[in-house]
Amino acid sequence: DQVTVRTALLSVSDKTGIVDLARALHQKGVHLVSTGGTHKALADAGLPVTDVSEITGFPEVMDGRVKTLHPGVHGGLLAIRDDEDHVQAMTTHGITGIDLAVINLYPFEDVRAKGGDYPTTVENIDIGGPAMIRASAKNHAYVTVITDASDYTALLTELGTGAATSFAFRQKMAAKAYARTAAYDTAISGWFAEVLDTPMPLHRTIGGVLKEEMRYGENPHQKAGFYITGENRPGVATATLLQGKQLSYNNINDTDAAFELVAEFPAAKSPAVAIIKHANPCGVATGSTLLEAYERALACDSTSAFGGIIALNQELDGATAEEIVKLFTEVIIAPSVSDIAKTVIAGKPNLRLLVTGALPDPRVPGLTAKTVAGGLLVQTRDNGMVEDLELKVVTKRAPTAQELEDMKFAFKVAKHVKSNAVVYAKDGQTVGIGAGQMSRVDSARIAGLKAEEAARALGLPAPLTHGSAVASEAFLPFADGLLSMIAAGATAVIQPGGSMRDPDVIAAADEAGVAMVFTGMRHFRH
Ligand code: 93A
Repeated sequence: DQVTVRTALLSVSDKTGIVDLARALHQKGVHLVSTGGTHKALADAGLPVTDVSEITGFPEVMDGRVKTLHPGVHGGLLAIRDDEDHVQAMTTHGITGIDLAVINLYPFEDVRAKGGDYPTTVENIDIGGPAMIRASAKNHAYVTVITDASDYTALLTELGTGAATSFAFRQKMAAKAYARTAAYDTAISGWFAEVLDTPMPLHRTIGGVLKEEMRYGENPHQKAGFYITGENRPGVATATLLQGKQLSYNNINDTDAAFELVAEFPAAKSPAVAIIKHANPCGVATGSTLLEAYERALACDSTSAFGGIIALNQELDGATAEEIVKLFTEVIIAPSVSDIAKTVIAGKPNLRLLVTGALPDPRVPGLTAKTVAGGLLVQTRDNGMVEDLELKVVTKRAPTAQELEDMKFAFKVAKHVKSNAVVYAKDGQTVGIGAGQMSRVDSARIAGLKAEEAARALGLPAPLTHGSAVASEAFLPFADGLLSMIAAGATAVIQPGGSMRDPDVIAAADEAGVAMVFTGMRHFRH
């Protein structure tokens, strides 16, 4: 199954490492063929190289839009070497077999990420490159295709002292080649979705490019990889790891939940901190300083915060870092980190520190996806914001200004809590969170119990839920949930409304003198 490489076609946009590779190929007696820019790079390095125009008998035309799209190239890539008719066609038309194609594409993804203008972005859609990659990969029985500069070393290792590749190698590279062209077209499709301002058109392709393989998935017996979609959103996928070992599958999931939650709180308004465990917040708070916000977030459920993920809506400062390192934490994610904070965190080498450069905009549309057996469920991101909703007071008593603030805060957090979600909040601090229960009344009770525990831990005479506002991310189907909230001491309730039994729930609120508002928007999160 060994095939000797006699002729190689090199056509690369990213010219990193190409001269060294070409030199090594030349030393093995391989005939080099190349397109304009690549040809120049190799010729400048003193290597003998044939211009592709000599093979096609046709000049590169239309600003390079047509340079390799020619039977002279594609015949050379696609010919079945031991098929009489194919060999005959090569002879008749003067086609030379091409045994190795080294191609990397016009940098469409980079141009898109850098926000290139429309004509520049369109011009960076490579046509000839993907055509050659797909042709070579189809004919992997005879042709080797390299689409990633990081595979040059593997190619040279494969060639060894000779100039031949094995079927297994060609097959592996062919598989990689189709992943590359698929990802390329996915990026183009995603760009069109952005341009058309329709994040979820039915024709859009969903996909990503493998960024890294993890040691394991959600559990040690599962394999896992992290794919990036090219979406222009500051967050865990594009963050820089300043210190600590590679993030695990669960770390990435939790860190994303933490940062998306804290991004709901604009840095210009006040510092905010979210602490996450198993993708649910165990404390979220604002404060007059970042340190205060952290201490208040931690106070909500300091037991659960152990081994958690901390997200900050602004630069991590030294004072906050000093406090954070007192507790075992897995990951910190922030838009930036001060030099003093970096030094403080460096004292805990296992603590991962991620910087994103900015906060994501919670209102920006985008997609979320989850798998089901045999399928992928895709939807637009939940970018609903309580500030944008028309809140309707449904009780006799209207909420006070303070209650209204607390209600909005609680509802914002509830959007990021697994359903059924019940969140108690007071003065910009969560004081009890109930997550992921199958019945809403259980979530309400658990949140109340957690608040009692927190009060005991803090040595307070009464749970902080007394006089708090409470949010439910979906409507209260019965009055029982509300009664549990009232028992915990909540004086104001925010929920979407829309239950058949809304009148019962409103009556129960009125009877207790509780203020209640309907948002008209649900925030299920499963
Ligand atoms: O504009 S193209 O789609 N038309 C082509 O015929 C073609 N052939 C190769 N782009 C084409 N390429 C691409 O040119 C390759 O994929 C590679 O990215 C680039 C290399 O051009 P140069 O060698 O001139 O720098």
